[in-house]
Amino acid sequence: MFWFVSLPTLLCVVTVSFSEPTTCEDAQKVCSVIACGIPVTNGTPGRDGRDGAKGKKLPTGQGLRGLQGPPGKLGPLGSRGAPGSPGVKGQKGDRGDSSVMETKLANLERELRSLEAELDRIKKLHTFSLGKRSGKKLHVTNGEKMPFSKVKAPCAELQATMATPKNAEENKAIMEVANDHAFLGITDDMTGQFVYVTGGRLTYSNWKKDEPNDFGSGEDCVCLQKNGLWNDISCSASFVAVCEFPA
Ligand code: MAN
Ligand code: CA
Repeated sequence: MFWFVSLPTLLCVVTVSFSEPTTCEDAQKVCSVIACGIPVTNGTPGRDGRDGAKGKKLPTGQGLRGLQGPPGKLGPLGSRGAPGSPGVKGQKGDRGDSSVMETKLANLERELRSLEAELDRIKKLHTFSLGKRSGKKLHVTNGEKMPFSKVKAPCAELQATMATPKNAEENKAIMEVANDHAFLGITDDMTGQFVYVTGGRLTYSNWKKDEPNDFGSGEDCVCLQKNGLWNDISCSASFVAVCEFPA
């Protein structure tokens, strides 16, 4: 079957279709073939279109940066830093109470004088008990026997030295205090010449006959015998330790 459409009717429809948007009623005024009716609701959506063309792959590293991750675990403790520079000097303090300080000083001075007096009494008592006359050296012993190398320390603790008789009187005093064979503070272990442990060559000696003889493998120390005579002897032998305080 053929549809015959007159040319004026075709022109009318085409003109209305391509002209500015207008109402259906307005279009009817121009073109009588257009029928106006009740407006209808939209139809159901059409089917999905076909898949688009595959996207272009971007070069590595040009993608978008991801979100920042959570903070990491606490690291190990670092080594101690260098000391800081000194702080600024503080302000000068208040003046002390001079009267309090003077009282304290006076008390200390009084205490010192009392201690000095007591020490003086003790020294005199000690001297008297030893039968020592003033102006003479003081010799003391604890009666212990020990090798030469051990004698120096207990004497030094008393701020004394090893006994070193410089004359017959001192030699006798040491002999009496020791009351046994005793080491003297004399040795020839350094030079082969007998010297005082406090330094200096001998100025007095009381050697026994035929001594010193450096017997056996050598004798570098000196023993004051009970009779007051001297014998050179091995330093590793043990004799009474006698200490000496100056006159
Ligand atoms: C004898 C003597 C001494 C020596 C002693 C060592 O008495 O020869 O000279 O010092 O022996 O024990
Ligand atoms: Ca000897």
